[in-house]
Amino acid sequence: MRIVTAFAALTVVASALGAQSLLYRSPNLAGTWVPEPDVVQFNFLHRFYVTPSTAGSGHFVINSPTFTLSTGVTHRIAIGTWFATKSIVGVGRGATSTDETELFARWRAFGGAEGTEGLHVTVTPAYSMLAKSADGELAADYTIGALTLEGAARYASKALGQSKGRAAFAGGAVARLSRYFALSADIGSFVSPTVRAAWSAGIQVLIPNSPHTFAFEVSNVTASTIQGNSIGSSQRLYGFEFTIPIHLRRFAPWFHKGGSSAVTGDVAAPLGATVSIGAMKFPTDTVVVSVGQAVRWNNTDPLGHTVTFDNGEPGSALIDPNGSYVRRFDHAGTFSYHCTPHPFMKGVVVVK
Ligand SMILES: [Cu+2]
Repeated sequence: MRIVTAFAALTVVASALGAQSLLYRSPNLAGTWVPEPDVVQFNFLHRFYVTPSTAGSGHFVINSPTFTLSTGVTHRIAIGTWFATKSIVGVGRGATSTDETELFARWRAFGGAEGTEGLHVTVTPAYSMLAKSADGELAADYTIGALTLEGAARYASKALGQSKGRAAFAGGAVARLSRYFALSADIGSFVSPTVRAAWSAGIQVLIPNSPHTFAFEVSNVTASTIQGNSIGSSQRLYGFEFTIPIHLRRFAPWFHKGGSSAVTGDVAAPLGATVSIGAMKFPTDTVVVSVGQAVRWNNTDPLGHTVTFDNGEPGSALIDPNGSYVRRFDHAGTFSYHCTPHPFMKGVVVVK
């Protein structure tokens, strides 16, 4: 159990920063991620296949990109859009375009942030402008240590451009081999009647010291929308997905000179130790000071954190990016603390 907990603590860091990580979902499942309100999530999925050469012409590379743009509205609700250029969902109603725009909202109905242990459930109502179809997805995943199991139930009111509603189901799994690498696969299909199943497999990578994740993928899906992920094509496509979380606070210096470097707390107390908060953790997780000395926390992350004591003693308010908090300790003891918005961030002050 302790090993599982330690591994969970490691893997959660990989997914942190309030953005989407590809290490918690397989290529054709939209996962249960919800971006934070100060993050704009941009994902670029590019797949391609090479046509066989024919007499008189050589090979062609057919490109099938899908873009995701999304932002949080609250801690649990996000809005966004998928845009895919090689969608077949309009064919049934005679659409000549293959450009599919799907608008969606997402509500995290159950569970914590992406990458936390246990069950997560999201509800994603959507509208496909190409199929003129009200679509929706109920997604659930369960993360235990290195493994995430995923499932999705989908519905399209005008499935594949026809006037009839149809359900689809999909399932997949992700195995994280380390903090930086994962393998995943999934399968899904419309039902009654079933169609050629949509499948994918991927190798996912967290790019060290960055909020970006990258996936190498193989799949028979050309458009990664709700309906698109529910039907396979006859081609095998290769490609990649790259996730780009844009933290709006990073752009604050454009508008505020110097940013906030406020120091709060017992600023005049003699310092015994300094903790630099970064990459969503308290890197020196145990510091030792003498009675009467203070600890200073400097926040180097682009988002706010707190120092909140587990025993209920007064701690900090939200420490802004570039801000600091100083706390003097007048009694000997061991004081464990965490960050309120990110409870997996933990540290200990030992006062002797
Ligand atoms: Cu935090």
